[in-house]
Amino acid sequence: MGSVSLKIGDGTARFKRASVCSSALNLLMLFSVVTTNLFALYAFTSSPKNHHAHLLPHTHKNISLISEQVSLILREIDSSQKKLAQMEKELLGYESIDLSSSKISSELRTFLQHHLLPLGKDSKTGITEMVASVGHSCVKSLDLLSQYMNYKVNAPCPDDWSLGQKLILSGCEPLPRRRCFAKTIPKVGLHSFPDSLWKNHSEKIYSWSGLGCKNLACLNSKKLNRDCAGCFDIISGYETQKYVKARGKNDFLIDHVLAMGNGEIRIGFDIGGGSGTFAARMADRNVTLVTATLNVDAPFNEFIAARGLFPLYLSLDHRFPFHDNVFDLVHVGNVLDVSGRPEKLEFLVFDIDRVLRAGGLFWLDNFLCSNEDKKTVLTRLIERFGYKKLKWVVGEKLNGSGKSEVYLSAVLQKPVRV
Ligand SMILES: *[C@@H]1O[C@H](CO)[C@@H](O)[C@H](O)[C@H]1NC(C)=O
Ligand SMILES: *[C@@H]1O[C@H](CO)[C@@H](O)[C@H](O)[C@H]1NC(C)=O
Ligand SMILES: *[C@@H]1O[C@H](CO)[C@@H](O)[C@H](O)[C@H]1NC(C)=O
Ligand SMILES: CC(=O)N[C@H]1CO[C@H](CO)[C@@H](O)[C@@H]1O
Repeated sequence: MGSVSLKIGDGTARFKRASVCSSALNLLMLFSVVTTNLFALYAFTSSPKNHHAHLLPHTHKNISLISEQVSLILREIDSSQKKLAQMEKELLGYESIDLSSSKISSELRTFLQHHLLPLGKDSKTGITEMVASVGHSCVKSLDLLSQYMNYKVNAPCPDDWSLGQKLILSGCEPLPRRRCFAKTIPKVGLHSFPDSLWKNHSEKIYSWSGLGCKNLACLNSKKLNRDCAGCFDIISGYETQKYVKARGKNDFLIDHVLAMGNGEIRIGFDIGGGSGTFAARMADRNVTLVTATLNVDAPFNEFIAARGLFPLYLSLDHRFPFHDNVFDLVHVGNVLDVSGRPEKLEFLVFDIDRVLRAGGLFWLDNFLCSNEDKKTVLTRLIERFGYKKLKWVVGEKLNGSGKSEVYLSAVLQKPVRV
């Protein structure tokens, strides 16, 4: 038997399932059944004149009373366990979606209905029905979700992609919207590949709805995140030097890192890759990259696609949609900055390890260690994986307000594990 754990604020109250207790109760019940039967046997076989005869029915009665009590207690325990499980579900917000709720739009209900395969069980896969899935955390944002799912089937979707992104960021992934036509934007004047990697396109081909900035000049004037300050200027900005010219010892050059892969780096995955410049540099070297990014404050996905690169619209809470051991290289900037709980970082690093092949490279690029603790946690975590440290540089940089910050850059090689 397992245990039920209940999260209350910071503390965790544990309710161990009373396994010892319930086996004792089982024994007691067994004992009472056996003694009841023994007494009954005795009563039948002994002479009615026996002076114990008066006592026996009483004792018998008392024993059945006890066994009744015992089963009552067992039922109580069972129902409390159910109640605890329910409380836990509610506290964690992992209650499954109640489709009868009035908050659920009919389109969501239709989407989630199971559809039986018309020809019965599929012999290859063994499945008998098609089941749609929606992130379990969607239930925490039911109002947003019903707003998002309130559209006309077969008609243009509302122009509200940022609402969908808000849902994704709160763990509602995958999104259940399917049966409307997303807004199209004419992509005029696309450059052919590989010219597209380093050329400006018209700003009109990007979607600006739901964003604070309405043009590239505005985006370039902002520090959108740690890896993107002016990162949409791929003609004259710092983007044109990134990965080919070092600003400090924490910046590794792409050709040096590729050389560490013995010419066997062919496909890679860039996590949180800004405007796609890492993938573009790799494309210049005939290496195919997938760049994972959301569209937080900027049209990152459309920009990357316009460069002729592969954008993957995915939050980091999602398990990567790749099979084990497929990538020769994984490049990660500051998205690893999953604040708070160390387990959060573990879930991510384990998944990175999973998709990287043995002998493949994990490039940790200018990872900000906001304090010594964080560096220790990360270092210990990496050491647990047994990677070979091909490069390991801890450096300091002055930030905008003149404070010194510690950065870690590393190139690590995944070992063969048996
Ligand atoms: C390319 O676009 C940027 C904005 O991202 C702009 O500042 C720059 O002038 C453009 N360059 C050319 C050559 O059109
Ligand atoms: C990339 O591939 C093309 C076509 O195969 C080839 O001409 C070019 O030299 C390659 N570039 C590099 C940097 O290997
Ligand atoms: C610089 O670092 C300090 C200390 O880590 C921090 O409080 C401050 O917000 C940072 N400033 C900028 C502009 O990032
Ligand atoms: C031994 C014992 O507990 N006997 C009790 C059995 O039940 C009767 C009536 O319910 C009591 O009078 C006895 O004392």
